[in-house]
Amino acid sequence: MTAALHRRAGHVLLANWRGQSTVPAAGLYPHQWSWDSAFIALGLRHLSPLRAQRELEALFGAQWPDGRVPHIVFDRIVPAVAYFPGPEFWRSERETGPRHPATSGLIQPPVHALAAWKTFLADPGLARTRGFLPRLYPRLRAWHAYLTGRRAFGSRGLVSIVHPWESGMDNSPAWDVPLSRVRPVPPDRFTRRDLGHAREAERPTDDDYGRYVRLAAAYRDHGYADELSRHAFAVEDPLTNALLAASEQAMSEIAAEVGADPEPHAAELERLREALVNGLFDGGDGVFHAHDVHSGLPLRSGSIAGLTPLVVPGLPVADAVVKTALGDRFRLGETGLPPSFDLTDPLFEAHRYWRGAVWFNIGWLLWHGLRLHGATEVAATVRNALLTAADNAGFREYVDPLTGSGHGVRDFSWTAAVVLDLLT
Ligand code: 9WN
Repeated sequence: MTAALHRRAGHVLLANWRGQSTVPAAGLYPHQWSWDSAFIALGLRHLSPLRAQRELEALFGAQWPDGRVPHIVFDRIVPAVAYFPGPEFWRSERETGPRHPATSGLIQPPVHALAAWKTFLADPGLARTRGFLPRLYPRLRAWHAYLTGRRAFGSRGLVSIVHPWESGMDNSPAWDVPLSRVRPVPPDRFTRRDLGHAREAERPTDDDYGRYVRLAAAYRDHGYADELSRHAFAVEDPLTNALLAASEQAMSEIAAEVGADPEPHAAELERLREALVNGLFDGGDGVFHAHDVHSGLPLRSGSIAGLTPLVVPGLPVADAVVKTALGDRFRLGETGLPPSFDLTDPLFEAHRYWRGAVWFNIGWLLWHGLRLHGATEVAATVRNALLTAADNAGFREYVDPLTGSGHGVRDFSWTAAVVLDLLT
């Protein structure tokens, strides 16, 4: 199976390559997405280190002057009707000027420095010849500075996201409470394009979309200003903050490689790790919970995001989190497939997007985090389960955590990329 699976995963990534970067999936997602590209680079580096470098360079080529890395970079040759909301909705040119690539104004979880460092390691000679890290390092620094400077709304030293799309886990039940305060835009005021490519029962609802549109339009209409009072939704998310901390570890390595001082990055990792544990860890539940900046309350939920701080080196509560991963709520030791939401919670839905289905990028993060903290046996179970599920389901976007049946679109890029990395 290994050689054939490797070959098929490679074909998926080659077919989804668009000359500068890779689309998450033909049809449903016809542009470049931020955290997708980072995961794609992790896999692509085993096929073509050059393309993996270019993938990240294309994304950072669309970075805004304020340092934000947009969650979508639009391909100008793709017709406007292909994806909603497209460039005409975001109007990024008002902020970045007409010569800049058209983008969204939101962000996604900051896994990029980790991907950049691993991409470098795949072929250091090529990377050095091309000046890959010396060019990327200042951009990565500006990206992290945007997050810790402009998005530190609370006084707790953590980064906030201002839209569910920024979490990468769009319709996670973790966002139900803060979203209930947002009045949905009526569905006849916009046209969803996703339903032309995927089953309605497996996607966010019209009400979800109505709220996403309301929040994004408000951000746009205030010139994408990062003022807390302007945002109806402001949440300190464990995944975003954990990936930033893990990326700071990678930044230390990158800094040493380019002749810069690694020390500030090591200090930043330490600071974020402490802020995460003090601010978001719930010892009783054995997981991290997001924090609602407006209400000042924790958003207690069974989101798998609460286990992802395992990617943070030196996490002092790693044993408790591994115990939760192995318990009834996630059953990682038995199935090896991490559900995106607590299996025992009445809100769990096996096939609806981020309300229960298994996603391969999260599987990769947990595999990586489990190994980092010495849980090598569980990590091996996760690895084998992800490979089998991707193989059986045709590199689907997500799978049922209990049966492994495939859902969402086929030939999804980060599913293939994760397979390539796990096989190598
Ligand atoms: C909105 C591209 C992206 C992923 C997200 C996933 C989904 C977009 C959508 O697809 O979100 O950004 O249209 O539903 O939730 O994690 O990056 O693959």
